Amino acid sequence: MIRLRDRQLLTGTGMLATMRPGAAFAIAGQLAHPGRQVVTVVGDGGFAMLMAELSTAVANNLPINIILLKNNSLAEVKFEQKEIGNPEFGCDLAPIDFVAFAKACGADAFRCERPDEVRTAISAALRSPKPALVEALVDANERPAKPDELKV
Ligand SMILES: Cc1ncc(C[n+]2csc(CCOP(=O)(O)OP(=O)(O)O)c2C)c(N)n1
Ligand SMILES: [Mg+2]
Repeated sequence: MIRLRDRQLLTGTGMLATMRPGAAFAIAGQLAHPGRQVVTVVGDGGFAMLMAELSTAVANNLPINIILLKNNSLAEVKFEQKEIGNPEFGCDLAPIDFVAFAKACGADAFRCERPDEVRTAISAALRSPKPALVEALVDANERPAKPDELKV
C-alpha cells in the first residue's frame, strides 16, 4: 500500500504490471517539478527493459531515486503460471548487478541484501544530489499481494 502525504503526487500508467516506464516517468516527474523529491519503485525485469534511461537522468542532472526490487525473476508471470496450474517456464532473469550498472552510468547506488539495510540505503539515496538507485534483494518465493492489500 502507498499512503500519500499532503502534497505528494503519484503518477503511473494506470495499468498494473506495466513494465519499462518507471525510470522514464521519474525523469518526466523531475523535469515537471524541479527541486522536488522524485521516487520510482521498479521490478528488475521492468527496469532492465529501459535501464539506459538512468544515463539520461545523469546527463540531465535529474536527481531521481530508483528503488529496484531484485528477485532475479519475472515473478508476476511466474505466479500467474502457478495459479492456472501451468509449469513454470521462462521466468528466471540472468542476474544483473544494478549497483555496478548505476555507478557505471555516473549515478549513486546502494545495495541492500537484508531488510534492516533498506532504511539506511533509501535515506542515503534521498540525500544524494545525483540520480540514485537502491537495489533491494527481495524473496522471489513470496506470495503476490492480494487485490485488497493493494488499495490506496
Ligand atoms: C511490456 C510488457 N511485457 C511483458 C509484460 C508481461 N508481464 C507482466 S509483469 C511481468 C514481470 C515483471 O517482472 P519484474 O519487473 O521483475 O517484477 P516482479 O514481478 O518480479 O516483481 C511481465 C513479463 C508486460 N506487462 N509488459
Ligand atoms: Mg522481478
